[in-house]
Amino acid sequence: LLGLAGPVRAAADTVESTDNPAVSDNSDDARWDVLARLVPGTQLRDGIDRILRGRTGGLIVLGYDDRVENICDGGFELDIEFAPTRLRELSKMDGAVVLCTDGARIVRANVHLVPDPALPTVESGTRHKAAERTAAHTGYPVVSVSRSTGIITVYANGTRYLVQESPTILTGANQAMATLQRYRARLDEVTRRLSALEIDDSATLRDVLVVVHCLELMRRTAGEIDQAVLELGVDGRQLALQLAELVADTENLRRLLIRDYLVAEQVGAPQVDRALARLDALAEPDLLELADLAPPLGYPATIEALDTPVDPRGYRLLAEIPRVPFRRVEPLVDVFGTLRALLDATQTELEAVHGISPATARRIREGLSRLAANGGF
Ligand code: 3AT
Ligand code: 3AT
Ligand code: MN
Repeated sequence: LLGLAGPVRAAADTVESTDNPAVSDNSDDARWDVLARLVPGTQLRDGIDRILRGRTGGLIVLGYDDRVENICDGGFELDIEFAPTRLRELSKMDGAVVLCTDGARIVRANVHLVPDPALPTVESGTRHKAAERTAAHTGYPVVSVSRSTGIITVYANGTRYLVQESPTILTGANQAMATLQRYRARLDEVTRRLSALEIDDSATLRDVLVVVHCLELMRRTAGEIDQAVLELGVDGRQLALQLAELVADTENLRRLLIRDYLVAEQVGAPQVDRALARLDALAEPDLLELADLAPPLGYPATIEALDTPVDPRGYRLLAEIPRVPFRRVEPLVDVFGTLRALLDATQTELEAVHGISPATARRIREGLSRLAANGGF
């Protein structure tokens, strides 16, 4: 998640402009390519909803070429522009409706599909058997709308996807959202705590990993919601806004934590990306022990290591100082090395850093003093 494409990904990463090393799951992408064609808000979905309400059932082939033509028996050759109402009317007849490959036209209707009967199928009804075999035979997705159960199924990629109705998806997504809200509250709490400990020079690896763990939990949950947002199409707008708000700064926070704590000579984008990829590769976060999160940061996965005192470089807290652009933060950390050294630096010492103007140095000095006084922002 964020193996996410969409609103969440767009909201992420304002600090650094490196490409997000989102691990793309091919099977997920293939699934999405299919489902995207019939999310709410699309003409096709509108037509399918009409078929559902009409209770006629339907069988729709989403592509037309010679291979499809060869298994079409009878029916009418139409070649008319696609319209939801037309799809519904034509589905009152027996047989299948065939759309051209981009879905913009209805090519045939009332077609009896005769795919290779040797192709395996797990279905028992003739409509669903024909749908599954036609998808396998032609390589095009095939949608079936069951007359008896109202279930919408898409056969594609050698598997079948259930197309759930928005209220069903929303129920699950709202539960995930409630969970995400709890994680968010916890994240804010443990992050504040870490700031105070950093300033007090008493943070341990455990305090850092508690924040990392919380971020991982949020990321996975946000991933589930993001998936729902995709499948909800126009019905998911509200959910997308809520999600974007809750995860707004979390991707930055992950990167900043890694830049602060990764055991490495350099903590540029490649090192950060590698650490993030290692975090991504971990098992389900709710099954994780805190120590399991240590290796991506360069520490051993032992209980003892959790008590290691740690010294942040200072990226995260400096990034929070108002009106100091992040590109000014980097040279400062390069020179001073740790938050501790930065907190101890005078304005003159800060000004001596290349690229830091007196005004910026003053803002940073004031920001750091405010931090020290308040134990965080
Ligand atoms: P009706 O007049 O509607 O009864 P029809 O010729 O219009 O007959 P349908 O396409 O409506 O036929 O199909 C009705 C059912 O007939 C659906 C399926 O359970 C059964 N059926 C159709 N073709 C076959 C087949 N090749 N083998 C077994 N059952 C079939
Ligand atoms: P329902 O869940 O009842 O809608 P089913 O898989 O049980 O689907 P049926 O045998 O009841 O399927 O057939 C329902 C209709 O499906 C009948 C016919 O209009 C269409 N159908 C079935 N087989 C084919 C086929 N090979 N090509 C085109 N249309 C078909
Ligand atoms: Mn049936």
